[in-house]
Amino acid sequence: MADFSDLTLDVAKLRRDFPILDREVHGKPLVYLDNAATSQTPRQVIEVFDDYYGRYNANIHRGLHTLADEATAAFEGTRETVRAFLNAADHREIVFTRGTTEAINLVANSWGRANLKAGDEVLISRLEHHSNIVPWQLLAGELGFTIKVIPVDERGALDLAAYRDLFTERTKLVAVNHISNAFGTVNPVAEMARVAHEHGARILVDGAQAAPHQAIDVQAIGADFYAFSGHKVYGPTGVGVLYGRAELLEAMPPWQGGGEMIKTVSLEAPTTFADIPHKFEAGTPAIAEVIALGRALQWVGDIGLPLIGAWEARLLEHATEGVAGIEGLRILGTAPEKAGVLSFVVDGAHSQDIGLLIDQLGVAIRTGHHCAQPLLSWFGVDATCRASFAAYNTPEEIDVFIEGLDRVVGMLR
Ligand code: C6P
Repeated sequence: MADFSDLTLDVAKLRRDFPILDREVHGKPLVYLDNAATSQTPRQVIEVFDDYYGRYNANIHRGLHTLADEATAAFEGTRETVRAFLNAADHREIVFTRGTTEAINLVANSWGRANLKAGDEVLISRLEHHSNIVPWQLLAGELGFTIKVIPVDERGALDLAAYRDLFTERTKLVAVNHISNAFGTVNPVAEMARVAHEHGARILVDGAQAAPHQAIDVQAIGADFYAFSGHKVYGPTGVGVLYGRAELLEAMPPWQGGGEMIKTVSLEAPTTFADIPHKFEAGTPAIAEVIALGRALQWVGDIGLPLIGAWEARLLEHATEGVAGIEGLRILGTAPEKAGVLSFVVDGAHSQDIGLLIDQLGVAIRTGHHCAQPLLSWFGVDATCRASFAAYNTPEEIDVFIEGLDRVVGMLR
């Protein structure tokens, strides 16, 4: 049993922030272990919606009235909160998007269209989520560049020697996740950025699974672009962030046109565009969601990501030890650097059936391909069960999960 005693996380107190954790599912207390899909939301974040719609709902940047001023100040204040969260050099480097997926599509359609051409090469890894594969495939289909794949070893760790060998003078971009959603592998993105820059390439880091689990420093990583989603870091859905280095964003063309992103519009002369980041934020944004994201990042900051990460690592250790006793269970993803994700298959039991039956015991896990089909098919499976951990999970919940899994697997065989 993993020892949690040296960690100062007051998990009982922290759990009181999450009303949803009190609910029952099929008459059993909810054990929520699907945090990599979406994390639960503390009441401090939920309250932002009440406060915003109850007191200062207004469109931002446009009005001169008090409500518009208050909404604009809260929205733009969040940009500074996100800047600090990522340790970006400048708040103008923070672009609000609908999520990680939209952030990557923004880079593909703006930076990609301006900088990639036939004969160029983009490196992605076999660990990628579909969000960091399909935008590049769509663009490659149009522009004719080549996508090359960084291989993984049998543990699901990236092969760094192979990564270095993939570079040629035609390599323009590396697009890689910081932490794999399907296996939990933590990638050495700072080292990967160094190698990319040595070859004159840019690097985009998909941080969807990293932002909730470890402190992010985009400058220390050397990321040119970094993306994450609000709903995986205790915030709401519908909002995410693209960090881009100012000089890159400044040189990039807009990708969506509309209000908010212009300086002047004329029917007789070319339209001129707003400065960054507004050039990339066409139309009315998800105002309440952005403000709520800021509150979520404050909540995370109050606890501290190093402590959250350490707690989750202990939960992972506890769960990994626990499932070892289940006959025929095979863990996929055993890289030495791993975050709080436990992905597994069980001989003679379909992942889907395990997921459905364990839900009857109140335990929520995810089953399927986790939007990482190239990775799973490389490992010869089309689905796994995935338990993923958050700050509010407890060792006792892991025990319920393991006992339940044991029972369910027994029923299915
Ligand atoms: N992964 C999971 O269960 P969006 O949907 O835009 O918020 O995030 C997309 C995304 C991009 N990259 C990585 C590494 C991700 O894990 C995800 C979302 C969820 O694993 C839903 S498929």
